[in-house]
Amino acid sequence: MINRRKFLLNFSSTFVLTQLPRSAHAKNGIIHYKLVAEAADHTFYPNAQKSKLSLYNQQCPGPTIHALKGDILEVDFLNLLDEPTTIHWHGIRNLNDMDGVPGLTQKAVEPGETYTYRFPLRDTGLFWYHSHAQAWKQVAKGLYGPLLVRNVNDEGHHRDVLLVIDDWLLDENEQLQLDSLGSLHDWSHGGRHGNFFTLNGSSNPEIVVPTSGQCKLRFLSAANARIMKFELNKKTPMKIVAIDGSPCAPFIIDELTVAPAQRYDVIIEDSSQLAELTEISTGQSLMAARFLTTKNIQTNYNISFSHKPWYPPPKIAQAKIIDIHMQGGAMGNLASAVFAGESRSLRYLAQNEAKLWAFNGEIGGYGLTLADITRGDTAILRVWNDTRWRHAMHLHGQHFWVNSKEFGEQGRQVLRDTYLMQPSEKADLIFVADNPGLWLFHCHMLEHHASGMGGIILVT
Ligand SMILES: [Cu+2]
Repeated sequence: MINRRKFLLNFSSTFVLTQLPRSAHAKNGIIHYKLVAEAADHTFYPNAQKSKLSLYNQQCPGPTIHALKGDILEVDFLNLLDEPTTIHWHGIRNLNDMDGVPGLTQKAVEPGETYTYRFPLRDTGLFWYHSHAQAWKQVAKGLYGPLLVRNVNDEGHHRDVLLVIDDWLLDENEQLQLDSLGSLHDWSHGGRHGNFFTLNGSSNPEIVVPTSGQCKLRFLSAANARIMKFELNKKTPMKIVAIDGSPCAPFIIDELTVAPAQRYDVIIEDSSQLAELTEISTGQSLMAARFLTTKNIQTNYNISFSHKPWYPPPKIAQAKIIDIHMQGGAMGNLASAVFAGESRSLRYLAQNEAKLWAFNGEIGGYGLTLADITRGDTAILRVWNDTRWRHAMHLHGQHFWVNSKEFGEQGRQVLRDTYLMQPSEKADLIFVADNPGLWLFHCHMLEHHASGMGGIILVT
């Protein structure tokens, strides 16, 4: 087994006002990082007891990977956990064999083994990386981190404030409630919800922002299942300028809902007005962070940002339509489903296989091919959430256009990689299938995915 100390480099864990324009390790456009997954202690607030987590490089969240668009990211990964794992690069239009889905795109990285991920970064924006092996357990223990890709001419990044949010389930000694992992009740309802909220790995931290002028808050949710909602001060307007990494036509909101795995960049017009961030999804106001201004940042700066998404919506006249009927879960209408080639009652599947959700009458898994698309064709995933639950539907390997109802009933065309669907909602997820490979389409409520809500989109 490789010694961790030899393997590990030191990383800056700067979460506020990201300063690293480019890693010192960048050479010939190749940006190099090392990640080690291992058991690690972490304290969630000053003088707290040490919580036993699983982390990358002993950091919570894992180190922020900084790169420029066009770079090739090379990550030497070492698994020092006592179980297999992989890393998925969420939101990246990746090479299929670098996508990090064990049993589908690669063999799992066994304890003590190394694996090198190496792939080009085609888009700017906020992405993230996380375990994709028993993710419902490993992500809950802390195996995730941010990946920030900038343009070389991005002058305003010193006003970026990264806010990585998470929802932990802890006992009274601040240890993970491991007994609750795998609870069928959670899996059949809204997933495993926590009782302890953190921002950048801390409970109610102080976040440094510029003294005045604009700043950009960059939200990323690493929660397993909880859909969170935020308010600034008493409803200070927030201008959304990027969704899941991609720039968008700006629009103003006063409450920001962030589903698991989603990202939002939000511009605040006057950072001197920032006082507190509160989480309001439960109907109670929970303090998430307090803001502190810093004198080191030039004032009255206007951040320039693109209004243009990475690429425009495709023409859909010739699109291939793929119907995906989502069923199952508690209080649902699914009586039976096909699993391993046999039709079984949902009761049997729940009790014997921990399977609870189906696509088109079949329990999902890596053996369920939802679509076989010719490379270059335009595809529409016509998804019907015929369940009583919300689901954050994520497509690997490409982004999709959707007439989103997340910002109001009137709908808004957005490009994203994870879409929060309401119960009974029908949505078309539209994309050009230009990335060959086996791509997972699944719910990012990680317990839902584990219990059947995932299938394969094959692009050949
Ligand atoms: Cu779900």
